[in-house]
Formats: sequence, C-alpha cells, structure tokens
Amino acid sequence: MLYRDLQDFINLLEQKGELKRIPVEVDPELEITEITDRVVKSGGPALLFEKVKGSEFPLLINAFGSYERMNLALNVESLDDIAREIEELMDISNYIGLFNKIKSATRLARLAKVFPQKVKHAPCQEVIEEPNLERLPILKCWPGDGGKFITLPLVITRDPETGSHNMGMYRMQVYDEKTTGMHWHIHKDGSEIYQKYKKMGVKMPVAVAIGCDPATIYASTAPLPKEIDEMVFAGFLRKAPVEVVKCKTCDIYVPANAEFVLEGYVDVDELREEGPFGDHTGYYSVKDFYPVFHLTLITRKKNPVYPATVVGKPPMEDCYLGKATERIFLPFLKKLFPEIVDINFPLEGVFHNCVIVSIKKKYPGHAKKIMHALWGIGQMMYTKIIVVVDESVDPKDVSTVAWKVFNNVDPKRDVVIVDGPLDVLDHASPFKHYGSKMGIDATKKWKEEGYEREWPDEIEMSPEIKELVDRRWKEYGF
Ligand SMILES: Cc1cc2nc3c(=O)[nH]c(=O)nc-3n(C[C@H](O)[C@H](O)[C@H](O)COP(=O)(O)O)c2cc1C
Ligand SMILES: [Mn+2]
Repeated sequence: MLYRDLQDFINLLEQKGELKRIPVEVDPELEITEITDRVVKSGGPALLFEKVKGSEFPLLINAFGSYERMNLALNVESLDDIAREIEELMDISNYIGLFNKIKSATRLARLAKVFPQKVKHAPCQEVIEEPNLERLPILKCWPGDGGKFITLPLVITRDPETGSHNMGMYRMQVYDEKTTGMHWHIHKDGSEIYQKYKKMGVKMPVAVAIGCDPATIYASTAPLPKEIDEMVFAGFLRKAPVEVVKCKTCDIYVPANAEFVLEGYVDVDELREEGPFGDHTGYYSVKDFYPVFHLTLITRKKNPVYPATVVGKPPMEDCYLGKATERIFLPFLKKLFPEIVDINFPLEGVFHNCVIVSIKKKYPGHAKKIMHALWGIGQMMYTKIIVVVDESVDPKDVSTVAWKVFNNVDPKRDVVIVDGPLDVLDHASPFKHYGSKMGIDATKKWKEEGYEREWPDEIEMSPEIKELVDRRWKEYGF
C-alpha cells in the first residue's frame, strides 16, 4: 500500500494496533519526553497526543520506533527486501539475456517513477497563515535543553549553482515565533549549499516540510551522496513519485503531502548560539554558533498532525531510522567492497561511534584495508571504532564479536589508530570535528601478517556426537 501522507500511515498503524491515542492534556515541555522514553524502551506503540497543552494540533511521536513500524513505514516485510531490490538493480548480469531483460524491464520501470512530479494544488497549502511557531506543539525535550526544538523537520534547500534540491533532517531550536536555529553540521549537504550562498552574499531561501509520508521522512535522514536528491530516493522507496508543489514565497518545491511547510530564509551573515540539546549520544550536545532560519510564511493542511521525535540515551526512535540506513545502504557498500559480508552499527554506538563488519579475507592486511575504505566513504568517515571479523562471524551477534576481539587480537599488531574528521556530536575527542579513530582487526591472523605460530582451531563437537546426543536427549532425563 502506498501512503498518501503521514495521516494515511497513522491510520494503518492504528489498524495494526501499533498506535495509541492519548486523549488527556499533556505538556509538550518534558512530560511528552518522559512518556515517550518509557514507551520506546519497553517496545511500545506510536503515540498520538490529541491534546497538547497550548496548541490546537495533535502530536505524533514514536511512529518509527520499532523494527515492525520501520518495516511498515517503508512498506516491506523486512528492510533486507529493499537491499535485495537495490542489489538486483545494480547487478548488470540481470540485464543480459532475453529472459532476464524482460524481468529487468519491470525493475527499470520502477526507476522511471522516481522523479518528483510537480503539482499545482497541494494539501500542504490548504491554509496559508502568518508565521507564528507558538501555535505548534513544539517539544522541549530534556531539562537542560536551550529551549524548544523542532525535532523531525525536512529541511529543503536548492543548490544555487545546479538548481538541484537537497532535503536533510536538521533540528531547529525555536528562538521566538519567527526565528529558529538551523543545525546543519559542517559536513552535511545543507551546510555545503549554505556556503555557496554565503560566498555569493545573498539570502538563502529555505523551506521546511514537517510531516510527510514515512518514506519521504526517512529519505531526509539517509546519507546519500550530495548529487542525489532525497526526494528521488523517496520516490524509489515508496514506488511512486513524490508530488511536489512550489512554495508561495520562493522557488523551492516541497512535498505536496506535508502537514506543515515553513517558508523562509537563512541570512548568510548571521550566526546565533544554538543548544544545548539532549542528543542521541545520551549526552547534551554543547552550545555552539549556527545559522538562523527566519520564518516568513506557514502553509499547512486544514487539519494537520505535527510529528516529532525525542532522542536521548539509546535505544530511541531514531535508532530504527539508523537501522534502516544500515540495511538499505549495505548493497552500495558491497558493490564498492565485495569482500564485505555484513555490517552492524550497534545501537549503543549511535551510528557514528561503532561499526562491526565481517569480510571474506583474501589477502594480508585485508581487514586494515576495509577500515580505511570505510573511513573514506561519506558519513562513514565519522566511525570512531571499526571492528573487523571473519565472514564466519555474524556482526549482529555482539557476544561472539566480543569473544573474537578479546581473544584474537594482539593490540600492537591488530589495532590501527588514525586521525581524521569526526562528527560534531563526538564529545570525547580533544577538538570539535577532529580526533582519532580506532580499527580493531579481530580476524584470524596469517603468516604473511607476521603471525609465525600455528593459529589454533576453534573448538567444535563432531557432528556424529551432536546427532547422538540430540537423539538420546530425552533418555538422559532432561
Ligand atoms: C532525528 C534526527 C535528527 C537529526 N538531526 C541532525 C542535526 O541537527 N544536524 C545534522 O547535521 N544532522 C542531523 N541528523 C542527521 C542527518 O539528517 C543526516 O546526516 C542526513 O543524511 C543529512 O542530509 P544531507 O546529507 O543531505 O545533509 C539527524 C537525523 C535524525 C534521524
Ligand atoms: Mn543530501
């Protein structure tokens, strides 16, 4: 089923028993966080707060906060299904031979539907009103936060040189009814486009869509190369084009199905203190200076729902968005590095802090090669700790991975420490954006890697005895 918009998704969640409505009045300041934190951590449903103190609009949260709901959001049985589809699309052999060509035609037809489709009239422009963020049920998430934050915004900008769109999720701190922070980190596409406007010395138009169909929301978080428009990717994921409409005050096209659209601009000569904010590392990210978004117009549906999320100590809702990325981007990584078998970003590492990767080791130093490869690719550059294991180890089985690390590693030989860029959210590094990273080679070592002794065999029981014990298990009295 194709979700027309966020409310369509809400309806489906409700039908599946994956949504709870909360009819009593609840405070968007801290109270919603505490409720949501308890619900996420106990594997509970999405929450629709129908009466948020101080606002006429209902608030949706935790819509993505489980593996089941993430699958529903992207309309698949399992996230690996998307990986398989991408793998098939990328496999050239699928296009050779008549029979395969016919099968491929349906695959390629899907690509024809990925491009956004312009429409003239859009639900997101049913109501046009003066800018006033005070009317929205915006959360103050944690006690030490610098204020209220829009936590699930789809920030849409246009490259002034190429005209292409970018859509990234960057939190927005509310300063007053018309101004917010714009927290795009320096390595992100939004910031790169901002730098271009800054060089030109002109105001940067920005539009923010709040609440779209779930694939479009997810796409704004996906670490795509800058050249790929997230709305094209959303079209691929939802198997239908994203309908877009032109903003009322600028040339940016926004998803027509958005619940709210904030139109405005960023002044390239202005920075303002942003934060602190209780972040997905489980710590507060410290105050820092970021660009400022000036709201000039709000357009919205007649009866919109405001979506939000709360991040904090993992696991939180955003962990499941991260897991979708882990699965969806694996085929791209495998295409570049066919030795990769599987990958796991443990939730405790909040994406950028730890990656476990299993490889088919083919030559001396192969594990070290893959560490450097990952540090050199897109947002993987943030990865502080990379653990490499042999293909026989499942990276998701963290206990077995730990056993390999604790027992297979000679630290002097197998640990690689390098300097390089880090995520701004890293609070342990000596500098902002820059510090060290560690790779741990937990694979079996070879003679050519300086291991002159005999690598011992892993202990395994013989199959005959296993089978014998299986057969006699009841007889033993268990
Ligand atoms: C809930 C949530 C909040 C996020 N907040 C920020 C943020 O404030 N700043 C930022 O740079 N990235 C943030 N991200 C990560 C970006 O959305 C992600 O890196 C995305 O790929 C950026 O898009 P871009 O590559 O087009 O810049 C957040 C992700 C999620 C899921
Ligand atoms: Mn991008």
